[in-house]
Amino acid sequence: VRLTKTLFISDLHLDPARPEATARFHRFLEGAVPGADALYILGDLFEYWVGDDGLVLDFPKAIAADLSRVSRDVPLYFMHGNRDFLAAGAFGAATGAELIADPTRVDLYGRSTLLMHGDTLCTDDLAYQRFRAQVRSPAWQQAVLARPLAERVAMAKGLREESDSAKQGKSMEIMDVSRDAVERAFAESGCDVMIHGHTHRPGHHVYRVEGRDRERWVLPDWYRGGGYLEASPSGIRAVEAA
Ligand code: LP5
Ligand code: MN
Repeated sequence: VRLTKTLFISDLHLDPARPEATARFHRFLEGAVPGADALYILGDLFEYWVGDDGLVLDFPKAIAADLSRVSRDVPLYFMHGNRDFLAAGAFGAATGAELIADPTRVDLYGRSTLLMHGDTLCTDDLAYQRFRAQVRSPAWQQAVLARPLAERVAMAKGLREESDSAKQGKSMEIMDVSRDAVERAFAESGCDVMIHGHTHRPGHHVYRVEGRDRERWVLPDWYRGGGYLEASPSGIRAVEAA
């Protein structure tokens, strides 16, 4: 059965250290996803992704197998987050997900919608944007992917610590999206709706840009609770994870 709904999730930060989040994810895949028109994962599905050769490890392998079962019946799309930007072709093949660019425009039951992870909107966080430019450069990625898997896992853990200590010195405003960046994204894309994650500040915001009301929906993270957005012909609603 088709239920005429499209689902969006992000920021699950799945990790073997947090089995409750993985359990919620499984309940979501079994409860909410069957029959959906599509499932979009808008980044940070994993706590970190060190390269597709990590698929030999039990945890990523099991999550990929779960997703491949989903994608047999429901079209599955995956966008990079700031934790799993190294997911590539082998991840797509193992999960059946189509990797989509950040940003991507989709028609959501007649409403033009801009999908993003959300980190590119945090333009006041200059230290992060410099870091991002470096780790998204093909040269950096090639050099890093040439290192042994175990070394990359250690690097990812080191970067996580660096990130957590860097964030101590940043204000909440700096780590949120900037209004300018949001308005620019609406104006440049012409979209009426935007859906993103990353900030872990779930919400629904309305902006007036170039004479039209636009809606920005922010997805929740799954560290403690979690949830998803459900779009249907009658609009978008936020649903808590079971
Ligand atoms: O992720 P989160 O929520 O903590 O904070 C983000 C920004 N931080 C990041 C960094 C990631 O957390 C690090 C993990 C990436 C894993 C990828 C693995 C692949 C690479 C491993 C090799 C294969 O994205 C944070 C933002 C915050 O969101 C809010 O938007 O503020 O930005 C930062 O903290 C960046 C710092 O400001 C600057 C970067 C310091 C790094 C210094 C490098 C030192 C080298 C360490 C040795 C390995
Ligand atoms: Mn993120």
